[in-house]
This record gives sequence, structure tokens and C-alpha cells, in this order.
Amino acid sequence: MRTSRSTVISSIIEKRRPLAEQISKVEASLKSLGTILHHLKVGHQKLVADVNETNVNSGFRDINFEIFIESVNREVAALEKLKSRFSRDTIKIGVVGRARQGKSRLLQSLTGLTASEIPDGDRQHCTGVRSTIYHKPNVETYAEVWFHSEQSFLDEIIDPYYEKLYLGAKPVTVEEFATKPLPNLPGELRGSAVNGAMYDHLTRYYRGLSSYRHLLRESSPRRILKDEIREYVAQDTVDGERIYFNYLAVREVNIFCSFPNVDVEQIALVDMPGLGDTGIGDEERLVKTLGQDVDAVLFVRMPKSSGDYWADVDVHLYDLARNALIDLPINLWSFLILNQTDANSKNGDNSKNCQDLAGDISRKTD
Ligand SMILES: Nc1nc2c(ncn2[C@@H]2O[C@H](COP(=O)(O)OP(=O)(O)OP(=O)(O)O)[C@@H](O)[C@H]2O)c(=O)[nH]1
Ligand SMILES: [Mg+2]
Repeated sequence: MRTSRSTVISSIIEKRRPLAEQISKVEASLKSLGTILHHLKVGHQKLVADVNETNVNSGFRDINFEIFIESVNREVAALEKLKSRFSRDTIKIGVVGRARQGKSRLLQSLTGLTASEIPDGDRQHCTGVRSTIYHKPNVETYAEVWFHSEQSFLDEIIDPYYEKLYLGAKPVTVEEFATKPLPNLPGELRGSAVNGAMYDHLTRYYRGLSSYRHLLRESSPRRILKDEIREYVAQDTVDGERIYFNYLAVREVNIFCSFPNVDVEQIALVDMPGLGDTGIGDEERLVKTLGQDVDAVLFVRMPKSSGDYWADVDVHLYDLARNALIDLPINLWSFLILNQTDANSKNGDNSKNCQDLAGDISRKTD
């Protein structure tokens, strides 16, 4: 029997489909407009070249068809993203928050899954890379791992550290990154804890390279079994040992398993690494994921029972998400989850702190 929850989810998905069809029509007419503009541009260039210079009105000569073509192309690209969003068979929900707030644990509760499919942990940062968890009935749980290529690893991961930390010439190949000593952090940046922490991240990529380098040459996706998920997604073992390096080579992971809570089977969940950390590029990746893949965002915050408040980093995260889809106000597609823990949990009873933060939220999100 379908519960009311699954009926609501299905009706949202059904409502979106006609939008995808409408977009297809608009897209087709925009594309033909683009073709016409291209012909006009070619004809215009020919006319301007053929006709005697003095006879050509400068207003006609200076018509810039390229501007119109570019603007049509931009619209087509935006519509394509929207179309793929509205054609999906699932609603994608993403979790955003600082590390250690209970994001992965929340997704476990929503689906009925366990740490075997959605790793969580109570030591340091746990989730290392974005994973999307899909319901797929009647299969043994498996995952598809998409690795960085050597080039995308350099372009998207390593180069931004070299740029931001002024480390000089960027390595052109992974071999060069591996064999040359890591440049020192310039003296003028050394006083800052943030720069030091960023440099530590890069050092982890550098020192761990021999453990994960071979993965940059793997073809993607690689299919893995349930008991391998943690070593590709997480930064530490269930016991909190930080011996995993694979996630440094991973671009993303898709996990397919049967959700014990069947009424949310049409939801796909996007678990993301904690932010507010100092990994360079993490924020850009978050904005891209939110802008393209996620239909609704859950901001997750677990207030400390010893006292807590909205810090700048929380507001910054909210602003980042707000800017991911500027055409759609963030309050229409996001929820704040205050993770309430009881006296028996490690965090202790934080119910009063949840109330404090809930009371203060409107002042922070204007
Ligand atoms: N008792 C209790 N423990 C929780 C709750 N939420 C999270 N935890 C625990 O808090 C720790 C951190 O939770 P995670 O789900 O790993 O946190 P996260 O936000 O995903 O952390 P990162 O992946 O590092 O960003 C884990 O040990 C969880 O089991 C909760 O509501 N109650
Ligand atoms: Mg996590």
C-alpha cells in the first residue's frame, strides 16, 4: 500500500514532467532561432564584404549577430539543465552543513539504511566525497565510483591550491606533482591559521598520492560491493582510523540499494562532505551540485549542549546555497534541520540549544 508520503512524492514528480515537455518545445524553437541567426550572420558578413564600403550604412555594418547567438546559446544551456532536473524519476534531496552535524546519520534515518551504505563516524571529518544514494529494489547493494582523471585531478583539485596559496608554477603532470618537493607556503601566508590548514589539505593529497594515484588511471565507473563503500566515500574507518586515501581520487559515488523505508523510494539522497572546512574547491563543488542536481536542501546543524550560536560560517553556507540558484529563492527549496540529541547521546541533551538557535534563525537569514 502506498502511504501518503509516497503519494505526495509521486505527485511532485508527475507535476514536473509536463514542464520538461514544455521546455523541450521552447528549446527546439530557440535552437532554430540560433540557426537562423547564424545564417543571418554569415549573410551579413558576405554583404558587408561585397558591397562597396561607402554605400554601406555603418549602422548596418556594425550589427553584431554574435551577441544574439551567444545569448540564445546561454538560454539553451540553462534550459537543458532545467529539463534534466524536471525529467528525473526521483526528487533529489541534499544535505548541507559543517562537519560532524549528523548529515549522514540523518540520511540513514530517512531511508532506514545503515552506516554500511551511508558511512557516518564520531571522530574527525567523516564523509570525504559526494555520494548519491538511490533506491533500487531486488538487487544486492552496489555502488559506482567515478574517479578523477589525471587531468581533472590537476585542474580541479591541485591547481586551485597552487593558485590560492601562491605556490608558484603548477605541476603539469601527476608525475611532476609526485616527484617534485611540495613548494613551501610563502612566508607572508604563514601567519594565518586558515592558510596553514589549506596547506595541510594539499599536503594530504601530496603525501597520500602513492596510495591513490593508480585510481586516477582507472576507467569509470568502477562497480564496488557494499562492504567497499566506506573505503571510497569516507575519510576514516568505522573505528575512526584515518587510513583511507581513495576518496582523494574520487569525483563522486552513486550507491544503489533497497531502502528499508519504502515510502521514500522515489527520493534520491545526496550526502556531501562537511563544509566550513578549509579544503579549496569544496565550496565551488557544493554550489555546482546544488545548482544542477539537488531539488531540495536540508541544512543540518547539531547544536552543542554546552551552548551554541549561529556562527559566521553557518550564515556563509546559507549564502553559498542561496547563490547556487539565484532565480529560485532559497527559502522555497530549503529546510533547516536542528539535530536534537538526548541526555544519553555523546552530545548530551541539546533541546534548549535547539530552541535558542530556532528562535534566532529569522534574524540570521534575511
Ligand atoms: N545519538 C545521536 N547521535 C547522532 C545524531 N546525529 C548524529 N549523531 C552522531 O554524530 C556523529 C556525526 O554524525 P555524522 O552523520 O557522521 O555527521 P556528518 O555531518 O555527516 O559529518 P561529516 O561527514 O564529517 O561532514 C556520528 O557518530 C553520528 O552517529 C543523533 O541525532 N543522535
Ligand atoms: Mg557525513
